[in-house]
Amino acid sequence: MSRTNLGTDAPNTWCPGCGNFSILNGIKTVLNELKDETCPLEDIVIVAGIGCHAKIADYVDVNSFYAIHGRTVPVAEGIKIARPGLKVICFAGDGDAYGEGLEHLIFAAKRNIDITMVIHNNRSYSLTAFQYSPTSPSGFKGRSTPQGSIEAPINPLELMLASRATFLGRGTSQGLPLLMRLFREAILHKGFALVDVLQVCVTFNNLYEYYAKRVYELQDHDAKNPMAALMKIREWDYNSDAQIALGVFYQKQEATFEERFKPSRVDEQERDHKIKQFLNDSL
Ligand SMILES: Cc1ncc(C[n+]2csc(CCOP(=O)(O)OP(=O)(O)O)c2C)c(N)n1
Ligand code: SF4
Repeated sequence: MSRTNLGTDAPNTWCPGCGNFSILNGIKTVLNELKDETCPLEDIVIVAGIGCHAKIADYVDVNSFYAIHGRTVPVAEGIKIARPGLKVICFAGDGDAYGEGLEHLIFAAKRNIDITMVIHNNRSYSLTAFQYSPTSPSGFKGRSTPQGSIEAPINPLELMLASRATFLGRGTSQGLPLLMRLFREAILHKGFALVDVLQVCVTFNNLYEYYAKRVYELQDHDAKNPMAALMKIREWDYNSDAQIALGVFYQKQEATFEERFKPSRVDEQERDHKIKQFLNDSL
């Protein structure tokens, strides 16, 4: 496959009809557009977790790093702090990011570290053949909850808003044009950006019809207003039969972790220089 399509020779093992294909096609198109505008491909790094979603790292021809389950965020943070000029994009599952990796996610949002999180939120642990996840609805009958989950799901966007994320959006795997707009805006956003993708797992948790009946795009929404964002985010709590808003809920410009970290970086260099001078003088 040619570099311009950003495809690779790795055989794709996703099930036919899986919502992950939209995410893959969307991100390849957006990265191709951005490379001609602001962001050369060699400056992009993909970090993936472990799960069906994570195979995306094999399917996009840019630098990538397979993390372990729940650890996309610390790996991305490390890359970003070491090489602030790179664009770091994480692809994580709902199990990966909202379950095992949740604490990392909260702290990355709190720090406003300049990374993009794309969450393949199929609302189940799919690679391990269908256990309930933090966003599975009440009553969810998976392999670990055969009689139906007795817990209510978390609302990840509400949690991220409370954690001070500076860009929050939601799309679906059925709506590619919106998904591409969200990817583009999230990647160009300076700071912590999260796009929650309602990605349909056609094999274990086929919600195509459920979403098709409920989703709508935000209109005349003031994304700078955190209260307006909260109202819209709470409209559907990942459990009810309410309408499901899609689009950018919240966006705020604020100094990033790397910008605030910079002064101590310089101090460290000065300190190293002084240590070297001291050692030279004493020899
Ligand atoms: C540290 C660690 N914990 C647990 C697992 C087992 N494991 C692998 S994938 C997975 C769940 C994947 O679910 P999700 O992150 O939602 O991704 P999906 O497969 O749905 O895309 C689990 C629990 C693991 N490999 N490593
Ligand atoms: S099991 Fe589900 S998420 Fe995994 S590849 Fe198949 S359809 Fe996609």
